[in-house]
Amino acid sequence: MRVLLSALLISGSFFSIPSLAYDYTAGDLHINHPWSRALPPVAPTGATYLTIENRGQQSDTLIGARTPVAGHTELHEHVHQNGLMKMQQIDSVEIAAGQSVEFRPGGHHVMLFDLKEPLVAGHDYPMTLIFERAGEVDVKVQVGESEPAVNQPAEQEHGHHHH
Ligand SMILES: [Cu+2]
Repeated sequence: MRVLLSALLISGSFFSIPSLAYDYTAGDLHINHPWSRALPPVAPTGATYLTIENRGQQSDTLIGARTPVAGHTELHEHVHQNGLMKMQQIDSVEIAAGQSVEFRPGGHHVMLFDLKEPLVAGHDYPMTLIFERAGEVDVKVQVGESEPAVNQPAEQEHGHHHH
């Protein structure tokens, strides 16, 4: 038991997503762990990821989102085009009955434009998800640093001072 517990603790430490993931239920919809990557303060855009599960008998559709931290938002997906991965806007995301849709890096996401405040690790921000049937659902989005570093932020300004 002791061994198992410490194994869990160790494996848990590999993830820097805060351990208290938020989840929400709105009618038949279950919204799990909305999160964003932490970004340097100068970043003009960001993205929100989450999982939406539809436990009902009828499909529902996410048609938009808004948040006070962004000037505007769009629903995006990633597509492969000529060997390149690019993202493009989509009008809506259907969550079929009994299915769940995962918004994740490299896939669907809520794109945040014109960020009003930096996405700082450990903070959270409110977001309203707008569904065709379930209506508006308020969630909180956690900002974490959960992604493997793709590129290092350019923070090497404190270089060597030669006298
Ligand atoms: Cu995008």
